[in-house]
Amino acid sequence: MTKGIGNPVKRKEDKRFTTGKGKYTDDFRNDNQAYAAFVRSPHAHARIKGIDTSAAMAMPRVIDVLNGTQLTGDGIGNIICGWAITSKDGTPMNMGAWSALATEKVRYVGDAVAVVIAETQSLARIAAEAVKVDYETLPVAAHVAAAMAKGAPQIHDNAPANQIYDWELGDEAATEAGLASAAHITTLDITNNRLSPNPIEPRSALATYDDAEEHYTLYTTSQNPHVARLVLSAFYNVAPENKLRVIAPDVGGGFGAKIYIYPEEITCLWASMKTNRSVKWTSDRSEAFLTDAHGRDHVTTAKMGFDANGKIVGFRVDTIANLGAYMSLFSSSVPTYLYAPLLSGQYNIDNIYCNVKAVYTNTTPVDAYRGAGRPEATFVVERMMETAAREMGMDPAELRRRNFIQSFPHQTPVLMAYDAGDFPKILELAQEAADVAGFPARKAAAAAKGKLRGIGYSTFIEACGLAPSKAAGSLGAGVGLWESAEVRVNPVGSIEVLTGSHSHGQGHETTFAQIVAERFGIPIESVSIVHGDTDKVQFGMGTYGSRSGPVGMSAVVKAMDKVEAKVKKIAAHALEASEDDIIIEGGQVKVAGTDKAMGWHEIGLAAYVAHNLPDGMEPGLKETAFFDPVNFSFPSGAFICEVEVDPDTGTTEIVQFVSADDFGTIINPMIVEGQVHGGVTQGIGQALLEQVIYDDDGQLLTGSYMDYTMPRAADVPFYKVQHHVTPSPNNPLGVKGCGEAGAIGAPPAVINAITDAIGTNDLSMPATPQAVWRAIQRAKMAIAAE
Ligand code: MCN
Repeated sequence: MTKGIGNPVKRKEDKRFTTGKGKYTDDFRNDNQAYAAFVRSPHAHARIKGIDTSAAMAMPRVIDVLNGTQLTGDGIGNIICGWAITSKDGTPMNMGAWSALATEKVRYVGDAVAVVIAETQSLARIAAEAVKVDYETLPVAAHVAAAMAKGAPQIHDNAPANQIYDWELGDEAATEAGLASAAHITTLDITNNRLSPNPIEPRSALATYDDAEEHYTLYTTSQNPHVARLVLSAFYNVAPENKLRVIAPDVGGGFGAKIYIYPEEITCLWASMKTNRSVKWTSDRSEAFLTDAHGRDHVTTAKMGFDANGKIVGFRVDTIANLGAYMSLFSSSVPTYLYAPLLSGQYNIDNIYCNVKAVYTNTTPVDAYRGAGRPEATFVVERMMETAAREMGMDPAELRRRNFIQSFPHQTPVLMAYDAGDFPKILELAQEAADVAGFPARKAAAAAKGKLRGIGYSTFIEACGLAPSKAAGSLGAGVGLWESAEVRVNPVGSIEVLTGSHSHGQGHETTFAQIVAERFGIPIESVSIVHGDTDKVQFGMGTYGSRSGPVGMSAVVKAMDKVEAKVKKIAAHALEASEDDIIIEGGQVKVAGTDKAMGWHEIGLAAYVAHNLPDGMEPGLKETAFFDPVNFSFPSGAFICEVEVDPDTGTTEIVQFVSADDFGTIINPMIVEGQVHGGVTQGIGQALLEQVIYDDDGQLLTGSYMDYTMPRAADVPFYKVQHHVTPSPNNPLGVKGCGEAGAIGAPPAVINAITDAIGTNDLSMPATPQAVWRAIQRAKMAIAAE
């Protein structure tokens, strides 16, 4: 059985993952391996007056203690942000210098100042404690309000008032005119809470310098090893690209946090050359909370105007985005081009304007986290729709329906050209599955037992499949966002696919094999997927932005097209038929309408034995392709969440969560459902539980799982997942990405449900029991005061 497209094939990779046989970065070790421990700043903002390494150097089995002056002295470049944003006044963004080891100043708690290399991990850590750094502490701006206040401490000299950029999209005058004409305006202040990504496997790096070959090898927890190699070579001057091999082996989750090239990998590579040892660093959970790029952290004021029929006539969004102490690799694009172009949601809106001010604070850098910009946009749009419906006394589903885009393609006023979708149908599917008609009875039953029951919607769209290279380039991206693939048919007919996509939990070894098995009619067991190694795969842009389906698989399809063309030529020649009559079916290459056929394995053999190939044909059977999408893909969905709130404690129970999604053609429904479960759970985590909190001194108060609450099984319901398919017209399989949709759509559905239950909109995320209880009390006091 081929187990091709549409088949819920069990994941090939799970055997090794579930039996402890996965090979993660920390599982690799070399004979001459040493360990790195970083000396990190305990202060959020301070000047480095001196570093005394003598006590640490004197400790047994300490190999070296290295600092930022040595690192920059060796020509290691500053860490870059790869997406240039231009402010509305035409000035470029203010990118502050970020050295892998700080030299003059530290700017957040956890900023690396020096590194100890020792024979064991524990000795390295003990010696790191013995490094004495003389700090002159400076005033701290830990939150955007403090960073933007008059006289705020200056975090980077080249960023006056700590502003990175002041950017806009859309037509401000037209939007203001639309709002001025409105019969009703809804205004909301919205906070999108800062999150920590929390992959199960913490970040890790094992760097080896071979002085005989002048060659480096880096095993690392990366979502994009080729991009890592490119940046390490071209910008950080670690080594020329041909002298650096980056391997991202099994990676235990990333959620965005493993896209970036952090100080630790750079330092390990450099230290391996300095010490001539293999240098390994593996983050512990405390370091992960301090140094893995955080996500979200927006403060927004939004205004949405409606005419008398509930049609949106203007939508204005003003957002302040906290990017932390330094600009991480993609950070600048998240609150701009991954955010504002999604503010049209599923709605036909003529006038949208968005202004985003990005600021530095003395906190961990903020970058893409599952959804990256799109959850923030969706939260704003869907909170506005629900709130507006309540204010206008309308059914929230009906208000959405009145504004749905009904025909495609659709050009929004904020850059995006939606290609396909069926929003009313998806909403209908979700409403049926959620038994919306039965909600009043369920609400009454809940009230009878003293509970407040509420229902909340989120009808969302996202843009994934990053990205058409030309469009990305014109908007400031430093790289193209195509993908590559090589399809190698072996002499025995088995197939190896080399892909630039990287799997770190998404099941590519299964789904990529499914499309190949389907195409050539061979068993899925005969197909192997190779990825994550710059010495094996020529180049690739990696995995983020739910791009592996729409972009990575499309490159595989293009390479398979070329293989198929050659197979047909070989078969036509061998079977003495016309190429046009050759079909590939059921593991055979046949002449249509005859009994003439060759087995798939015979074609492979013929290609490599090369005794009977058409004149001039090269032997062998392997083809390469690059796929550059012409547009994003636009997954959409309708989520309906139902909650019961205990008014005495503020505790929320999610009693039902329904999703109806459109991911285009579905390759593996089981994997897609798993992706929805994971994404929705992360969205529920954001809505109910998770928040990174700093005090005013920039100390991280949520630096462990005792303080940062991840969702557990008991916090989430059994999900009801359904699909409606409108294939994407912009890639050969019609696929739309599914990896982020859950995290994008879920938070507003949950908050809309809770605010419906408690009867007040004055509630911010996360809706912890305390936050909900306080919202209930505020609402009671407001009523009493009237
Ligand atoms: N798929 C499918 N049919 C579709 C769309 C996708 O069968 N119509 C399959 C794909 O073939 C792939 C999986 O579903 O096996 C996810 O595909 P896609 O939506 O293209 O997303 P990516 O593979 O590019 O993964 C990235 C995405 C993102 S951006 C984050 S963040 C995220 C996510 O995936 N991080 C994850 N899911 C994750 N899942 C795990 N376990 N771990 C992470 O770190």
